[in-house]
Amino acid sequence: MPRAFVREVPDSFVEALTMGDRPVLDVARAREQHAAYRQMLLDAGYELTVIPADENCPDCPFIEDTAVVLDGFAIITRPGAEERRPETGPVAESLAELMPVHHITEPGTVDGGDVMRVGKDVFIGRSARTNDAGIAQFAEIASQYGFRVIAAPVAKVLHLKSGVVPLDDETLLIATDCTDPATFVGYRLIEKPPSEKSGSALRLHDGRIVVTANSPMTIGTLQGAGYDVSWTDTTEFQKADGGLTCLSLLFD
Ligand code: CIR
Repeated sequence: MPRAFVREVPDSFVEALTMGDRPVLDVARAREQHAAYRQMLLDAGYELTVIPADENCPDCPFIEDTAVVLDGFAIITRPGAEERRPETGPVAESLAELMPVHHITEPGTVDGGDVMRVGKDVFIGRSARTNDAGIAQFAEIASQYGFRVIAAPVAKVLHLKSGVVPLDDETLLIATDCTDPATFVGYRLIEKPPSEKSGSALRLHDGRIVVTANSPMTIGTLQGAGYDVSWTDTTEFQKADGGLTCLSLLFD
């Protein structure tokens, strides 16, 4: 059975980090949207593990940034934002009950939102949060398991996966101004409608694609390309620079 880890929304979510001006975040609304996201994963057949919120970690619902699960092992990250580093502890404990875990260590930094796995390729965004030392450590661990690690540039957005996400093992949805399309040689690229910054996409285990409800052009583009698309509302998380993938860790 496919598994999903999510982390609850703390009251302190109003203090979540943002790249721009501080938005007004509505915690009650964020919790409603989080509940709908969780229900969507349950309906899709995931066994759900819900990690309690930590009031000292406003960004803890963005669980994707704390760990990367590949085939039967996990790499616990060292988030680029110092205040987010305590988030990794409970996630590492829960994953360690299921599989071997490796750790990114100082001076390396990696945010899971910068790590995009497609088949046996792992693209890692070189971003404000993920540094070369982190990429090198990640590559050393993942290459032992047969993965190829490729660094990718990131522009305009916080994480690589805000700019490019996999739709299947051959195809990527890409915002061409947020990374360099030439990095993804060999893949079929579908361009994200440029006016729709919010249009990140989450691939479910059954091949369905979930997008944010406020990205109608992306929904149309993906349906036109033959994908089975559904959508969910994550506006409160988007205000804090979160993509759709960031709210869960999905693995088999
Ligand atoms: C942060 O700045 O770290 C959070 N407010 C947003 C993290 C979003 N993570 C993701 O999309 N993977």
